[in-house]
Amino acid sequence: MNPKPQENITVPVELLTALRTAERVTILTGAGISAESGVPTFREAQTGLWARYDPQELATPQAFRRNPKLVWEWYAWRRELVAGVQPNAGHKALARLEQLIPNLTLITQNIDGLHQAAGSTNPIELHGNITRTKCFEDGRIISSWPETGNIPPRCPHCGSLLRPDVVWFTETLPPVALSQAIQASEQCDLFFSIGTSALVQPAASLAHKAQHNDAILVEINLEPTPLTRYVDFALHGPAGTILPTLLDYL
Ligand code: BV8
Repeated sequence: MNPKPQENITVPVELLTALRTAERVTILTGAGISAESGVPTFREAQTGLWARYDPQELATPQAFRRNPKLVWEWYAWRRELVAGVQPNAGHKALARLEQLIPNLTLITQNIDGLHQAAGSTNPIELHGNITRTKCFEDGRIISSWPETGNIPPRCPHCGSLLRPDVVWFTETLPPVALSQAIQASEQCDLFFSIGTSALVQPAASLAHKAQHNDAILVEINLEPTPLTRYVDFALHGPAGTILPTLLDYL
């Protein structure tokens, strides 16, 4: 017997029918799904030490070239923060949904690895992963390097600076991940946009690609976004509450 659904969340019966009958479901998540794990979203003010920096300024190759130490330390701080948090009920509900719906693709803009930690088997990481490090020159993934006290550390192969394996603004997305995400968006009949402000491209274009191919669009977000006017169902509230409720009803 499923636990009683949360009282104050209503899930439209048409959405449940769509979910039960969907051939292929594609889900895009953003920082909002990790907020309830304690990971600050992009738009809320950076806390403490980083309050005076705009993430869009720091998450760029220009910033790294200008001040590699600052950018490396910003990511080291975020890596520490992510290492200390757990997936929340929203992440876990998506991992459960994957078991109920065989043809489900999860795409994330997040770099925190919390979907994998919650049990999602193969999320498409559009913007990389903060736990991976690569050589700034040739992009080779480097899993260990001699501790020389240098910040950033140097590549053991070529001596260049090391950097996080994430996609910065003005950098192109990993081609395979992007083409898989586009294909999953164009071929689904139900598309969820969860915990994202739908502002950053090209991730924000995926929902429109789905709709262009007659998919039903669902937004689950704390507040309305530029996508809201296009969606068939807008469930505004915390993903950590709405997603388990959706599963309970299912
Ligand atoms: C590229 C990794 C080719 C690094 C990130 C077309 C038009 C205009 C601009 C562009 C364009 N194409 C490209 C651009 C430029 C740029 C861009 O999109 N700029 C934006 C600002 C307009 N895009 C790029 O540069 C991309 N590269 O396209 O290359 C190119 C190059 C140059 C010029 C043209 C083309 C690369 C983008 C990837 C950048 N890397 N992350 C890192 O993390 O440090 S982006 C980063 O920010 C995240 O990954 C994420 O994608 C984005 C933040 O967005 P969200 O995840 O949505 O988070 P946000 O905080 O905004 O919103 C959270 C939402 O959750 C809120 O709505 C909130 O209400 C909600 N919420 C909060 N709590 C909860 C909740 N919801 C539910 N439950 C809760 N509990």
